[in-house]
Amino acid sequence: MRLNKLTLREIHLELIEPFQTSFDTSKHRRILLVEADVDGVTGWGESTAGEDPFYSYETVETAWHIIRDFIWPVLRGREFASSSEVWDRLAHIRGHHMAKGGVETAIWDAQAKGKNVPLAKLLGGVRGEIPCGVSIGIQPSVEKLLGKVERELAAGYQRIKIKIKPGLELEPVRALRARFPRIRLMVDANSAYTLADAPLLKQLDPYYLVMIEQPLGWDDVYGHVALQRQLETPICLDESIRGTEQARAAIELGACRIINIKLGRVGGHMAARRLHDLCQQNSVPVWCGGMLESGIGRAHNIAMSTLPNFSLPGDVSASRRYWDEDIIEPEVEVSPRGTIEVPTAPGIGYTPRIERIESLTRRREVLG
Ligand code: OSB
Ligand code: MG
Repeated sequence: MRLNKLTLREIHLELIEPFQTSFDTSKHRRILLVEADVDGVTGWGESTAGEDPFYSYETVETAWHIIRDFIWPVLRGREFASSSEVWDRLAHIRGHHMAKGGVETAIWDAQAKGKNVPLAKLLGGVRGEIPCGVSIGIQPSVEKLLGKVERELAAGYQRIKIKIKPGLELEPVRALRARFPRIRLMVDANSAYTLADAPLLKQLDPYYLVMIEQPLGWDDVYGHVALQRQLETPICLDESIRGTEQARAAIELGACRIINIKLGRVGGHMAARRLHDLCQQNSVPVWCGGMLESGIGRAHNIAMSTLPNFSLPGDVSASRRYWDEDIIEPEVEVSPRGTIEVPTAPGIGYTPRIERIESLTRRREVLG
């Protein structure tokens, strides 16, 4: 297979409502879409780089620059036996996984379409449907939070994750547990705490959370070792795990018991597969994280979530929780049992709505 052309587009999409984390409030999404022409077949990918360098150092601007000036010159016109070779070809470019992931996932979609198979099959997926959870941003009041959780549970979602930050953790968790004693509940701090907060985080132990996600610094594997020693609640790492190297350290040292895998953070399907396999060999369950993706990134998340060690519900939920109108057809829907049926059409299995994408496009560049 040969990569003939890449088309980069920046689209702007409004979230239905603001999404607040410990580090930011997001409402206006700038999303970098990648369209790859592989042997005349079109594949689609999404770089999950954000508007600001707050979750990771990457932004839409850095991803665009790295793709145009470094990734494209390496991949243009090259022959590949499979998309699984792309990641290793890019190994000399350090970091910038969201830039790499946008391109690599688009090439996988094209390869699957060329072979006329669903992407999930090509990746080695084993599931016909995936279990879904939701990630709920920090709410203006506990009452609002309770109402929101109630609605998501009524919709069928199997696991509730709430965002927390210092001062806004004990009260919401207490209130949720009082109202919903039996649900699968977890919290995500996005690095808002320090090791000095260990006694505070320890107070969450009685609420039997499924896990606490990324309590400490984004690059602080060792801090999480010290914290996990003090907590009953399993720690799940998100930001700290960019690939198998940090994962090996985290697992061996006891920094976490669960790992969240995001295609952008790790650099695409091949890197995700390697991380998945390492976790599986070490009996560490994984789940698929989300980055407020459009339908294209969401479709890739669904395909990845069919791998066998994705044994916990992820943050992959219905299009309508984010957008008035998504950019794919059909939109991603969740069953009353809280599952997404994995599409059986070739590639990502959802059709990008080109006219809608063009009308949302603010910037476009063709490489090829
Ligand atoms: O930490 O998982 C995270 C959104 C943006 C940045 C980081 C995170 C998140 C989410 C949202 O939790 C998950 C989603 O619904 O896409
Ligand atoms: Mg997270």
